Amino acid sequence: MSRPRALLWDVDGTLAETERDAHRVAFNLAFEACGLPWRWDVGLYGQLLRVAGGRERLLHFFAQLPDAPPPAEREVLAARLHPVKNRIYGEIVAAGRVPLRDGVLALMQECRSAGVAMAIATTTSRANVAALLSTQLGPAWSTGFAAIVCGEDVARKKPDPEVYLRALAQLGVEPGRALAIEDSPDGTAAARGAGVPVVVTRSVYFAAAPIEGALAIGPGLHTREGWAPACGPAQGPGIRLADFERWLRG
Ligand code: XBP
Ligand code: MG
Repeated sequence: MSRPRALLWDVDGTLAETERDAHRVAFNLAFEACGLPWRWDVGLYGQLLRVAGGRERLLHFFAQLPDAPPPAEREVLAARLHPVKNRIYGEIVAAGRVPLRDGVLALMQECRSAGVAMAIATTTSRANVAALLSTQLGPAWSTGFAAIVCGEDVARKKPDPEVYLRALAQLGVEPGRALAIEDSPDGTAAARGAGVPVVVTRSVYFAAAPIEGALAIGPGLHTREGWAPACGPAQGPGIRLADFERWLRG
């Protein structure tokens, strides 16, 4: 296969390290603001990340509590907490405290100049994507993406392939002519389930997680070191479209 026609970006963990110091912190501040005793430390949050979606993550946590409230009360509590958490998350990222990961901007710029379409395929809330990307890419951020599919747009979150299938349909691109960039096992499974090849840039929470079915896995887009399969001859300091082409050719 030649150059991919579209690049589909995951958000949390891939575009930026949002989870540990933004989503997790915002959940804890939301608990505090609502007078609730829970605090999620870095380790516990890593376990909770196995559940995609903030509301779903809260429900999963409530269900494990020794004195878990009945299901209807859990739903009410999650519906109350989730918007508070997202408002606080928006404030954290709007303050510029979560930069894009190194190498992301360079690859986005290369896509733009090469005419490779880009899309967002995420299970996070649309407001969270807008808060992060308007801060990091500017107020016209959304014009850079031909499709933006978020948590609200799907009935089933990752690892279900729905978010990728919707993004492909909006792009009008066959799965085999697209390429996803992901950081997690569930995100990789979602893209693979839609038939999209996946390049994994490992994030802090999935630094050592077993990830099945990726075309290539490496530490980040900023470096040509530490990738499997190895990068070919250098075209610059980071990962470029030519690397994707080479990995796709096998
Ligand atoms: C990762 C997630 C998200 C965020 C929280 O999404 O699981 O659920 O942790 O999102 P992705 P919300 O890697 O697909 O971008 O609280 O907005 O649901
Ligand atoms: Mg992710």
